[in-house]
Amino acid sequence: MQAKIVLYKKVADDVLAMLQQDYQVVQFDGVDAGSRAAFMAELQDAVGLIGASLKIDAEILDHAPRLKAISTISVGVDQFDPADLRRRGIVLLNTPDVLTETTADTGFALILAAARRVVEMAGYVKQGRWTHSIGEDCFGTDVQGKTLGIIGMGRIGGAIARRASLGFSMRVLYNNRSPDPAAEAAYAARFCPLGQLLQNADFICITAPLTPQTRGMIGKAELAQMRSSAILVNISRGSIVDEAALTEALASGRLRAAGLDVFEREPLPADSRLLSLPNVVALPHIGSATHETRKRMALCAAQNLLDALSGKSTPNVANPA
Ligand code: 8YV
Repeated sequence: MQAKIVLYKKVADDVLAMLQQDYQVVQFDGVDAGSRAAFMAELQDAVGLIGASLKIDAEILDHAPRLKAISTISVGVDQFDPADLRRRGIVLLNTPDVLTETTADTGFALILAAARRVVEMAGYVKQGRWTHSIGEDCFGTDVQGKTLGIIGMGRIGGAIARRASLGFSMRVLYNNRSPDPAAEAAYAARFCPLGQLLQNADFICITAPLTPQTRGMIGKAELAQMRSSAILVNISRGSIVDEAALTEALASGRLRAAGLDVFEREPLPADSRLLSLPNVVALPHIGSATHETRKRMALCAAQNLLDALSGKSTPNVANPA
């Protein structure tokens, strides 16, 4: 009898075949209130779990007494309690590196789209409002040569810094748990206390992971420190920002614009006030969402799980002892 893996996100056939070589695989194309009981029932004798976009809480784990490894098809691990998993003897694996460049591209797409009002101006043309040569009311703001403040100089933050410094001649400030000499040498990035970064940046890009320390770190006070001409971009997690305070700052003109790929609640409710603001570019969490990268992530996550279950070492352990 083959040991069991539960898969809770749809993956390509070749990725599924990798898992099925040595394991019985029970698949769920996402888990919701209607399938949660069946999902937990299947976990009773599962040794491995792989998927994404579901909070793996204590109730689920209490239904998985034989679980040895969880492999998330994501770099973010805020859907888990890594320390609790370690206490339960469950190793947590994630997919850093494979999505770094694609997610950084999304971040820079938002910087450019918000600065040059791309979505708003595309609507202007599509709505037939382009009836004469444009004037100042259609102008955006420059990106090249401006100052970018990066909150979280990890893999994705570093890739954003490279684009900014080498591609757009931007001055790069950053705030991080610790200084990053490599980024400072390669991109002339300068470490700043958060307040100094917020006060001096034309663009602020959030790439820090969501942790108990970063939850709510950009609140009303932090927004008030930003220049009124500043643009905030968030490609990490919505809960790092006080979304109500951000909405108020954008609506009142105390902040020029925002480019957001993540939100406190996802999907973002269609009646969210953010969607009524012309100075907001809102995307449906497409950070890593290209065919190529999502395939690489699924392959990486499957290999992570197989390695962990067979006792092989893997560099992608997100809850090391
Ligand atoms: C997606 C992400 O949420 O990797 C992450 O942490 O936020 C995104 O890549 C993830 O791929 C789940 O679909």
